[in-house]
Amino acid sequence: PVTIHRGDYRPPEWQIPDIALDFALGIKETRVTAALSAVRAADAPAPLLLRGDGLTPAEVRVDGAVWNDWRMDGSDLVVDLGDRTAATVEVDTLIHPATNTQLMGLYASNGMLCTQCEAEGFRRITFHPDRPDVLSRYRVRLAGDRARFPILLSNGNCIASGEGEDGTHWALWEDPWPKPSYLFALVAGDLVVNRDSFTTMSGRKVDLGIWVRDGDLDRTHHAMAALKHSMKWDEEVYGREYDLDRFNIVAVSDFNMGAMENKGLNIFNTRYILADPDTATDMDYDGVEGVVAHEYFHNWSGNRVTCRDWFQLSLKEGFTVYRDQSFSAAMGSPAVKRIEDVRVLRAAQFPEDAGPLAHPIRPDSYQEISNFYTATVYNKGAEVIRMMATLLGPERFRRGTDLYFDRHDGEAATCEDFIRAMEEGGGIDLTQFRRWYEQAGTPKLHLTLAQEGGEWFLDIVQTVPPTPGQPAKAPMMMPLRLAAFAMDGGGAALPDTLVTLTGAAQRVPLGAFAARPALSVNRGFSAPVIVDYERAPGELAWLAAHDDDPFARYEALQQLMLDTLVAAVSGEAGNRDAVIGAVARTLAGAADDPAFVAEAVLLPSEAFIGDQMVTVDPDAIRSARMALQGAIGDALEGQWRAILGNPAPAATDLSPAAKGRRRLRGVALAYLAATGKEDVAALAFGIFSSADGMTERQAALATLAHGDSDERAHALDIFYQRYRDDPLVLDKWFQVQAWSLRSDTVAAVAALAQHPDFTLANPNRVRSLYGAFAANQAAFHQADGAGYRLLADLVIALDPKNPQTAARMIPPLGRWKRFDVARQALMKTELERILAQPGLSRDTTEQASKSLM
Ligand code: DPP
Ligand code: ZN
Repeated sequence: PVTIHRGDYRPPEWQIPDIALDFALGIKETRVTAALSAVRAADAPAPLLLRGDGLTPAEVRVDGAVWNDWRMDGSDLVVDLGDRTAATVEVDTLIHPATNTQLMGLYASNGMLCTQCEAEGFRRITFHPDRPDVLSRYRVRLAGDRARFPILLSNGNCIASGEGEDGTHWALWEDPWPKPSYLFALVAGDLVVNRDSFTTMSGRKVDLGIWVRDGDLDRTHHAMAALKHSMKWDEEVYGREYDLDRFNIVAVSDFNMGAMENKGLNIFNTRYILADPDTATDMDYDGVEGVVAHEYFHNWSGNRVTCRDWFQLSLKEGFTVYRDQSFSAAMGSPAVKRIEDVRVLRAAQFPEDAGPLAHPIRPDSYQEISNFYTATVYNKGAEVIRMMATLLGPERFRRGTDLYFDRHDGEAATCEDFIRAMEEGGGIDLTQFRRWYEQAGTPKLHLTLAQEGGEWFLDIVQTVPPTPGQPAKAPMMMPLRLAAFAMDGGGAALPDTLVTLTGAAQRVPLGAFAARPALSVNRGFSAPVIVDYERAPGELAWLAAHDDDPFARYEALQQLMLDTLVAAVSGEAGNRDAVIGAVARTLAGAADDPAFVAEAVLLPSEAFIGDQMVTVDPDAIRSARMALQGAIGDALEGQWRAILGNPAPAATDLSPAAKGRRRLRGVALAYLAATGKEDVAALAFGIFSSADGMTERQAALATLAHGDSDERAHALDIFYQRYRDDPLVLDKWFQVQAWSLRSDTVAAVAALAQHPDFTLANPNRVRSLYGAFAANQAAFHQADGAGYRLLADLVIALDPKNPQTAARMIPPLGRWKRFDVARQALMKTELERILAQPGLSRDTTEQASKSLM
């Protein structure tokens, strides 16, 4: 495969200011006529390079006349235009949506037609430069059978429509805003709509529509509310107004990503649109709200200002994730949202940054760009924006974003453009900060306390670990929020302080304390780093109870649990009593803030425990974690039972308090189940049966799924029978079984892969079984390698159909260096077996070969 380098960027030789597309739509066959009005941007004559993927040109015309001066270069079309400086180039192609299993380009899903073009799918529809720095105004004519495709949608505004012959009809769409090809979209199908409207800050009325299949309309209200809230929030917080008369969202079942921000016509995975209390959990509700907001926010951070090239992906994704995180925080609890965001970062991004696929948020090279839609580009990218916002403070950050949007509106910009706007708008020098864009790897801060004559100091040593291709690193600039407390209540306290770290070693004065102060550090997770600082259980317990920063309270309790678990894994006693005491004290605040308490008392995941160890021992980690869970369950049995003894809030109550109470009930049930008490299966089954919504029902089912009671089989059967025709809910049925802590989970997953309802054609279904399984550390890493084989079998079967989704399953196998030699060998064998497959995709080849290095 060819490697593409960031440094090789050259501006396009031709611009295409206008495009007219004509589609004769059919599920099996769609005829596309594209008219590109090309204008030469290069000084010297240059041929027009039009990318294609799986296309054959039926005819090429230039300025209306048949043209023969073209050739194929691999799958691309090169049109020789002599010394012309402008030309209208028309190309006819025939494409086949029904057999497009990659779900890139134009494809069929449940009888409807839809598109996915980011990053390089447009070239599967028609020949085109297909690079984000070529922006065009689109005019799109859609024609097709009226009965099959009563609804015809594209970007922008519908300016005309009419009847054709033989039961066909057509619609003409025009998008006034120039856009790159990856933002093109069309949808044709039999859809119903939830209509609403929003009046923008300048008083313009925007028609909103959420399009779904018949029967799903009742499940679109939460998405609609989220859309309206997002539109308002972006006006209030960033001064950004929507810019078309319509905004449409379409929900599709078969979708590789979560959703896509096509201009004026977002296309969503049904998973992030459909929600009602019977079928969606509170977490699903939050997912809908967050993704609707994310895609809407792209209208400015991504669409109005787009990316110059795909190396700049984090320009739009990191910024937009930061924006959706801030929005969700404002809609609910900022502290809980921050905890969730950091948990995701630690679960997905830290391992990526520590492994063979580590890359900077602005990568230097790639073979297949689809492989770079990563937690690093998205979530670490968001942390990098957040750090700039912290360094600048809200007002200067807003000046920076205003400058960025104003200066680059209508342009294809770079990460460097964003940083420069921050520097100029915020009046700050970010020279050193730019290293966050260049260097991969999670920085580590080693902290020690020093004392000189009653004055205390914090010594900070920063290291950034080597990553592939980057053996030596320089220190990063970062904002570190800290505070120090006198635990005895007497003496001074250092209130919340923002320190800007720049050096490899730095000393921070803390003030005078009579005794060693309790240190609250990286408050709010102000920098995405690993803090290495030894604190006694007493200090952690004190902070868990008294720190005035909720995130730091959470961190202190987590650290206390983590220290105890890591000790237990290596056969030491740890400090169970301190953990139990701290959990008990935290639980006492449950009535005031159940959502926070539920997060705080959760044990760290098996994977995160593994991340603390030199060599991960999945079996020892599982036993240690289950033992501690059981001990906490036993010691606080009365509290857990009391939480469950109170009636659950009505499932229709989606207030943060009600969500928090449900979350805490789920946690309480899990702790009780860990005690192994005889009545717990019946208790869980009771909750399962009487639940009036999916949050409680799924939590009870998941708890039952870990055990081997009769109730387990019964509940799984009831759930299956009730929801077998609802794909999103059936995904949960697969998922809870793949998550199970039972020792036979590998075999169970293998059996589920043969279940009649399992299919490789639907990415959600694949992820619900195999994605969940690969996250189940002890099961996936079963010592005989059966888990590795199962995942590799999936990749091999899926790659020919859907390489993008197949390649996403590789990273768990690439973590082999973290395990014992026997497992290492087994994991590498599977990666090699994958690589030996003939005709392997570029996507999977890149991920598997890099994973072996
Ligand atoms: N649709 C994906 C997202 O919004 C890629 N842009 O993140
Ligand atoms: Zn995005």
